[in-house]
Amino acid sequence: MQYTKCWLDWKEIPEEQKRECYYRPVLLACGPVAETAGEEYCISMGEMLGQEITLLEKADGGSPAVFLEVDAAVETDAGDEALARQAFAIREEGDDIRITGRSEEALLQGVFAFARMVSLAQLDEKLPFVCTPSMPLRMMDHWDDMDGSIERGYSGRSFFYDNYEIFYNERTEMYVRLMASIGVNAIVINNVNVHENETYLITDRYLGQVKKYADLFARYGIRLFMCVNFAAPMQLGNLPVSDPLDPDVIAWWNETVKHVYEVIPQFGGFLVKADSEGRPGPITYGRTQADGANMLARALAPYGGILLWRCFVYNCRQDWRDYKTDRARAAYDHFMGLDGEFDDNVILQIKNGPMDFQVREPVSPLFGGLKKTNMMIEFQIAQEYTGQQIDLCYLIPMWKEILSFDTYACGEGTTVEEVVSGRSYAQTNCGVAAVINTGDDENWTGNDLAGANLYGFGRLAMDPSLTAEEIASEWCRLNFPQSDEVAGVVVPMLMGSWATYENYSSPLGIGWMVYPPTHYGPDVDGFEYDRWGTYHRSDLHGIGVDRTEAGTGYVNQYNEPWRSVYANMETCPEELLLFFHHVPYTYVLKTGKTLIQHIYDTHFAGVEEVEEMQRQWDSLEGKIPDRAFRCVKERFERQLANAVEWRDRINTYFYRKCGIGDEKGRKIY
Ligand code: GCV
Repeated sequence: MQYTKCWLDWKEIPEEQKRECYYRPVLLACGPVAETAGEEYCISMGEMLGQEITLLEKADGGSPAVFLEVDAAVETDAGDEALARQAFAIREEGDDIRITGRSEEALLQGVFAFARMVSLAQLDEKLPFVCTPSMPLRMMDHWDDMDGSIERGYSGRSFFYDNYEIFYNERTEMYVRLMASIGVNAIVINNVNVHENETYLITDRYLGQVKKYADLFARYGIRLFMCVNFAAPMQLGNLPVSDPLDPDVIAWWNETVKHVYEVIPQFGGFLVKADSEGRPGPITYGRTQADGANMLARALAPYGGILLWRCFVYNCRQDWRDYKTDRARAAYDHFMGLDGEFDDNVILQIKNGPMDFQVREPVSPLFGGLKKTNMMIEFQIAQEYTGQQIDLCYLIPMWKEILSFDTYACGEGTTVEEVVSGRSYAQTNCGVAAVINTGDDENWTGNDLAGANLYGFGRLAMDPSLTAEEIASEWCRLNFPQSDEVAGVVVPMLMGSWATYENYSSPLGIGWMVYPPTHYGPDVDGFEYDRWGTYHRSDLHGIGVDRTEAGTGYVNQYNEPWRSVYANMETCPEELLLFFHHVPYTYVLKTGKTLIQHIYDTHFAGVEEVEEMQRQWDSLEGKIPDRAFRCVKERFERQLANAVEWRDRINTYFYRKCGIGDEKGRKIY
C-alpha cells in the first residue's frame, strides 16, 4: 500500500540558500543512533540539495563542513542527567556548522531540527540554537489490536498487525522516522484494552517479532512499551488469581518480565489500564491502585523499566437517576489518597480532563493535587470526540491552553507544563503521552489536515513555548509545497477549527451529546439515560451539571482560587459554565446574550464557518497535490453535513425544551 512521507517529504531548496558546508557532513560520533543521525542527514539534505550526499571521514573533512558530534558539554538547564542527555545545540563556527548532541539520541534530534530549519529557511534567524526538550518522556500510545483493527482509529487499519501477525516492512520504518523526527522517544505498540490474543505479546509467541520493532525503534532513540493484561497470571500462568500481593502472582510477573528483558534488553516497560471499563485490576482483591502498580513496577525495576498506570478509573455502571455520583470526580477520588505510595519507576498517566477527551473540559484536578507521584498527561490525537478526522479540529491550541493552566499547586505559576515536565517536584519519570491518530491510509491520518495534530503533538512536547500558529505554519510548509498562499489559507483554517467544532457541537463545556455507538454526530440524549456517567441534565428551565458544593462537590478538588472561581456562576469561565453549573436558559452571559440565544447563535455560526472553510479550501485547487486536495475536499463535505445535523438537532432540542425562540427568527424545527 502507498503512503506519503508527510513532513519528511523534503523539497529542494533554492540555489541561493545552498551553503557549501551542507555538502560536506562529517560524522564524528559512533554508535547505532549516531549512524541513524548520519543517514537522516544524508536523506534530508540530499533531497534539499537535489543531489546525493555522503558522509565524509574526519580526515577528508576539511572545511567548510557540517559536523555531527556528541559532546557532554552541550549547555542545558536540565536538573536531571537523563534529561540533560537529550540536549542538543546547532551552531555556526565560521563557515562550518556543528550539530552537537549530549548523547547520540540528542544528536539525532539535532539533525532533524537542522533539516527542518534548512527547509524552512530559518537558520539565520534561529542559530545558535540550543534545546533541552521540555518533556522527558514523549510517548505515542497506539490503540491498535492484533486483528488489524484500531480502537477509535479513523485512518484505516493498523500498520503494525493483521490477523494476529506482526508486520515489519518499509512502512514501519517510515513510521518510526516520522515519530523520531518530531521528538517521540517512547511508543506503546498495543491497545490499553488488552484482549485475549494481545495478552500473549509478552510471551515467546510474539516476543521475537516485537524485538524486531524494538531494535528498529532503538536505532531511532525510541523505547518500545507494551500494554499488559492485569489478569495475565490467570490467563497465561493458570494461577487462580492475579492478586498483586499474592507471592505466586509476584513470582509469575518477575519471571515473565525477566524473560521479556532477555529477549529485548532495551524494553521500555508496561502501560496498564486496570479497573476501568471492564478491565481487570487490583480492586477485585481489595487492593489499591498503588499495590497493583508497584507490584509490576518492582518486576520491571531491575532492568530500568517503567510502569505507566492509567488513572482512567471510574464507575461505568452508574444509575442516571443518581445526581451525587460524578464521573468527573473519579480519578481524583481514586488516586489522591495514594500520593507518595507509588514507586519511583511508576508514572500515573492522567487524561487531560476529568471526563474523556471532550472538545472542552476543565483540566484534571489531579495535576494540582498529586505532589509526590510521577505524572504524565494523556492527550488524544485521534479525534474520537472531535470529529474523527472527518471534521477539521486542530488540537494544538487546546493542548497549549491545558499545559499553561495554572494549578496553583505550589503557589502561582505551577502550570501543568511545570508539573508534567517534572520541574515542579524535581521528578524525572514524567512527560506527555497521546493516543495516536494513524492508520494504514495513504496519508496516515485519514484527513491530510489531521497530520498537523500528529506533527504538533511532538513539537509541543519538545517545546511548549512554540505557538499553535508557528506549529501550524511549520507543518503546512513541510507537508505541502512551500508557499505563502497555501499557508495563508491553511494556517488560519487550522487555527479557527477547534472553535468551529465547539460552536456546532455540545455547548459550553457540557460535552457528549454524541451518537453512543460511534461517538460521531449528534444524539443529544444518547448518553442521558445510560450508565456512563455522562449527563447534561437538561430540563425545561436550564441545562448543565451542578458540580459545586451543593451539587457533586467536584469543585473542591481544585486548589484556590479555582475552587471559588468555578463554584461561582458569575466567575466561572463561560466556556466551562455548563460543566460546573445547572444554568437557566434565560441566564445572561458576559456578551449580553441569554444562554439559549448563545446556543442558537454559535450553532448557526458553526455551520457558516464550515462553509467558509470549504470555500477557502476550494481556492487551493491546483496549488497542492491533487490527492490531498480531493481528500480534504471530501472531508469538508462530510463535515458540513455533520455540522448542519448538529446545528439543527441541538437548536431544535433546546427550543422544544424551553419554548424560547431564536431572536433572529432563523429556522428551527
Ligand atoms: C481504549 C474511552 C474510549 C475507549 C477507550 C477508553 C480509554 O472510553 O471510548 O475506546 O478505550 O476511553 O481511554 O481507555
